[in-house]
Amino acid sequence: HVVHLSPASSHPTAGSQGQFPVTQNVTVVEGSTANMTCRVDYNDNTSLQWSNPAQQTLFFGDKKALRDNRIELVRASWKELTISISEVTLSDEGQYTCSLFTMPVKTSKAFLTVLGVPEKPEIIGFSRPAVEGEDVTLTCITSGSKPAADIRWYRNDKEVQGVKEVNATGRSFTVRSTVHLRVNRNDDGAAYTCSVEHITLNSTPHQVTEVLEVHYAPQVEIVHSLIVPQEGQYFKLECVSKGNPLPEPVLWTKDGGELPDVERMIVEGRELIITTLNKTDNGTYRCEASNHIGTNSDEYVLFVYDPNALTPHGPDHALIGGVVAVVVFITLCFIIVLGRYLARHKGTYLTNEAKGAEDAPDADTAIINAEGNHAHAEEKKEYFI
Ligand SMILES: *[C@@H]1O[C@H](CO)[C@@H](O)[C@H](O)[C@H]1NC(C)=O
Ligand SMILES: *[C@@H]1O[C@H](CO)[C@@H](O)[C@H](O)[C@H]1NC(C)=O
Ligand SMILES: CC(=O)N[C@H]1CO[C@H](CO)[C@@H](O)[C@@H]1O
Repeated sequence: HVVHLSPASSHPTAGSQGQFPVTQNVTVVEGSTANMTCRVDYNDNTSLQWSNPAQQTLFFGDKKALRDNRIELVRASWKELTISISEVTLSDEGQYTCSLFTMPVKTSKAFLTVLGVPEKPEIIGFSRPAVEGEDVTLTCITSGSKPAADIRWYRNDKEVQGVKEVNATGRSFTVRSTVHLRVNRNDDGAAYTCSVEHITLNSTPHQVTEVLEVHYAPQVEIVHSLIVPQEGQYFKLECVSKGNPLPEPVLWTKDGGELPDVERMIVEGRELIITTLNKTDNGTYRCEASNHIGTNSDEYVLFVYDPNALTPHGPDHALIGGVVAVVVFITLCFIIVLGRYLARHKGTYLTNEAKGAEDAPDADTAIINAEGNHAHAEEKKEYFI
């Protein structure tokens, strides 16, 4: 236990040549030992005495005056009288007096402060398990602290606010802190820790934890292993059910009745396995889970696809279709290009023929004319493009 010493000392006012006792306030933790020291710097062989808050003399010089085994002499001289009080209790607290028997008597007061260590806290008020929707009050209690201890609450290591109440019980304090909550399924398993902090505990608070148990109705969801179930495939439905108490076993039904008695269908715990899917397996599958709080269910509509209907050599057709499209396109392009080429040449020829033939008296002139009219023909050719 740590002894906290208040460094201040008390000095008497009027001095008769510096002959006065000097003491210090002392603070100790209950159960430990307090040393009370009284010093006189200049002393002409005058006796020193320690007395307790009830004005009983403890030691007069080196002579023990009170029968109390816990009080012992540490040092006695003309300049110092030090006594020790072991196993200090809260009732030892008070003002102790050191007297120097001069004429008149000079005294010095020393206050002994005893700190009370808080007891291990306790959480009360939780009658486990709670049912979802119930109001729960957790109260953490610690007694015996002096000064009053501080209580902090943590929910899964995150601090939450409590309502504190302090009551004096004798010389120490009983401290309570309360948290209220209406529990739901998310509170199931939540850990509430009460942490008691006090100067006597340094930085290691007393802690106690209560783990909430909340009962709630099942929550059911069916999870399936295939997105497109096909005939002949292995298929698994899992009934994912939460709830407290854990709903077990779960009940599987098909189309409102019992599961058909086929070897391909196996129920394993919360799983329904169909080893080889068949078109006859389609229908509505239902998983039901119950506990004493309630019942819940989920449904899954199974449609077994025919693998042949689903993929009728689709990829081949697509490929052929693509090739055909490309071939048709190339052919079309070719035809257009060829068509234009033919049309251009045919037009030029016809123009030349026409011009030459119309205006010329003979064939030779016709040719000459035709060449002369070439520019004109070019214009005509433009027309065809
Ligand atoms: C000693 O403690 C008492 C009581 O707590 C206080 O009134 C007094 O001032 C203290 N004296 C010194 C010197 O600190
Ligand atoms: C589906 O079941 C029927 C009758 O039970 C059976 O005749 C058929 O062969 C099965 N189909 C497959 C793909 O197993
Ligand atoms: C939705 C669906 O396809 N239902 C079919 C399930 O299989 C039976 C016969 O096995 C058909 O009659 C249903 O139409």
